[in-house]
Amino acid sequence: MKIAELHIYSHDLPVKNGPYTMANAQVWSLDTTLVKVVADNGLIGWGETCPVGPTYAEAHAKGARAALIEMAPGLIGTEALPLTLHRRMDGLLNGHTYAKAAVDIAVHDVLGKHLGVPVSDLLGGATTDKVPSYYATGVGAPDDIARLAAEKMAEGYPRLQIKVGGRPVEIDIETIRKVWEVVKGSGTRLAVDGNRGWTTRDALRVSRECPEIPFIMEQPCNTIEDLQKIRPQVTHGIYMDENSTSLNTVISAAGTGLVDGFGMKVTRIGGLNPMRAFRDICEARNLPHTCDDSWGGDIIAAACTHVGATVRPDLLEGVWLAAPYIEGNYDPENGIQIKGGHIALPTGPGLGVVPDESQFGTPVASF
Ligand code: 0XW
Ligand code: MG
Repeated sequence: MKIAELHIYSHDLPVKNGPYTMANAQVWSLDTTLVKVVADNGLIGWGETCPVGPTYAEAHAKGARAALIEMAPGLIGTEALPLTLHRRMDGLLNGHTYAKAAVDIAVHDVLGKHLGVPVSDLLGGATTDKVPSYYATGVGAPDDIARLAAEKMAEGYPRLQIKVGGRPVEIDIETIRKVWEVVKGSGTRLAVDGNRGWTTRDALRVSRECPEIPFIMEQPCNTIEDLQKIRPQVTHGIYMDENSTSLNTVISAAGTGLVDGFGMKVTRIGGLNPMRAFRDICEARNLPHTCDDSWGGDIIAAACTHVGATVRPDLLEGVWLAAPYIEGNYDPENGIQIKGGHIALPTGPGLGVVPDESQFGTPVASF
């Protein structure tokens, strides 16, 4: 089965009760990019990539589309097989993993449909039909975030991620303490995500001043060198998120013991094929991790859920989806939803979601 056609779409996803605020980004509406692959047997596969604005990562929406347009002519006629596809994409364009991820997801979808199996089977097999999610607050006033934390715990989320950074660190410390008052004793796990926003001075101070609060620090500072600097001095676990841009970085970080886990994005690492390798590296080192993306609709949500369902359950820190922050679904019947803090694994071949493509209008480019 070969790729016969490739269509690229742009679609706006407004943020419910926006903006969503992180240390290095504030977003009101996200410009997502969808890829439709049509195989030479007529089967269709969908992919998606949605950077959360242009400052969160080294990625932006127009960059994704430019990279896809650069590669697309060379992808027509390529076998719809993940490894073959990646070698072809790497031969057409260096880097730009977040754009390649959209084609990778579309090829997994069409291959699953062709073989009559869900994408989780292509990734080695699901261990569950329901994966845990986690709720990520924005950066906000300590009392507001504590109130939101209580609400989301009551909804059944097993884990909360509290956003910090981009403001005086004293307010972050107050926020962490107020959230802990709510969470303490509940068993709900806690991550504090700096989104690169703290200096090493701030990260050391937070760890020193909150020794009794068992949170993990997610991407507290900007660079790998910053993480190396704080590593011997903090008592809290450190997870790498934004810095883990390639399998090469993941191997070094896991192999040298720089981190205790990862917040991982399917599109940042290049799609489901590298995500599968990432999952296996983490399992070999007993490192917990999430299976997320930065934003996106049903297609990216389904991709994250399928890979999340294949992770050894005790290592899965949750699958984060943008669903609670956006209105509606692409798939009016089987759209991905979070219920009681958990996500049902889609059934049906491929990704198990079928978007109503009339929502996406005419393609911005077709090949
Ligand atoms: C919470 N997320 C998974 C969604 C936002 O895009 C940021 C991200 C993170 O953990 O950094
Ligand atoms: Mg993060």
